[in-house]
Amino acid sequence: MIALITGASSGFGEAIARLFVQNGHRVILLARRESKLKNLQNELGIFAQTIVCDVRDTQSIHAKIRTLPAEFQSIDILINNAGLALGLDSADKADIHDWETMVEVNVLALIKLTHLLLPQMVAQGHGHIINIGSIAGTYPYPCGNVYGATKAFVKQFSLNLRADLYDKNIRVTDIEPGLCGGSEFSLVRFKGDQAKADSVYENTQPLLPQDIAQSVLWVASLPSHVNINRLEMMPTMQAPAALNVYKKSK
Ligand code: NDP
Ligand code: 8X3
Repeated sequence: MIALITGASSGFGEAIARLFVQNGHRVILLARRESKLKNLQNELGIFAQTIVCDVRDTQSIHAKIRTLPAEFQSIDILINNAGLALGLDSADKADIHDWETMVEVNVLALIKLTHLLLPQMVAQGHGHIINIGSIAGTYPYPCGNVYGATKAFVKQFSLNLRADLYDKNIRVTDIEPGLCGGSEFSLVRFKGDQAKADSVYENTQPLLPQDIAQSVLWVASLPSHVNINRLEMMPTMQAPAALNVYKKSK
């Protein structure tokens, strides 16, 4: 199988790429940071190709896919993993540009890349779109505002894709992880503040990128008549929060 993995320069994407190659698949690694992609490509050898690109630039991605060696052209699996949270501020204090960037990357880029690759999957008679959503798309939390909303979009888009594709032998899965360490997610969210990023995982045992990679490989490796629609996963020490009631002070 050939898998196009967006956001392959770190975290989940990097772990997914390694595990897919270990299991006999070929991977196309997409992200903006060339040196990170090239290091991973060197490690994975002939089983990997790279597309150095902003995931929002669908036209360039289209052009670059066409320049790949023939044996990487027929993409079987699209793993829409590139994404980010920016800031953790109350809606009234959040930066509108952060909101726009999250919508552009987590929503717009994801639907445009899906739209670009779907016709080829339909023509070849099989395919699998694996979206990386989040528990934030189901459970609201304070200051999760637009990030959670983008992941709710990813969840519903995945389910609606199922409605259009169930008779075309194309599978669609939304993987919805909870707290996961070992990636740059919190460093990006807190804009390079390493101490703040580290504090998110302090005294916890979060999921790891390898755990997410195992789930992605599992849903992709099931017999083709089996579709996992949604896979929600959390570390054992995390649970959906209780409802909060604000009590005014007397
Ligand atoms: P990382 O920050 O480690 O990885 C994000 C990846 O996305 C990087 O490879 C980055 O590459 C890429 N990316 C970001 N913006 C762009 C862009 N404009 N164009 C191309 N690539 C881009 O985080 P994770 O691995 O943790 O996150 C992966 C996905 O998992 C995200 O969608 C995230 O929302 C989701 N998620 C994360 C959870 C967590 O707790 N970590 C839990 C649930 C979901 P580069 O900067 O080189 O372009
Ligand atoms: C990332 C997990 O809980 O920080 O999607 O939103 S969380």
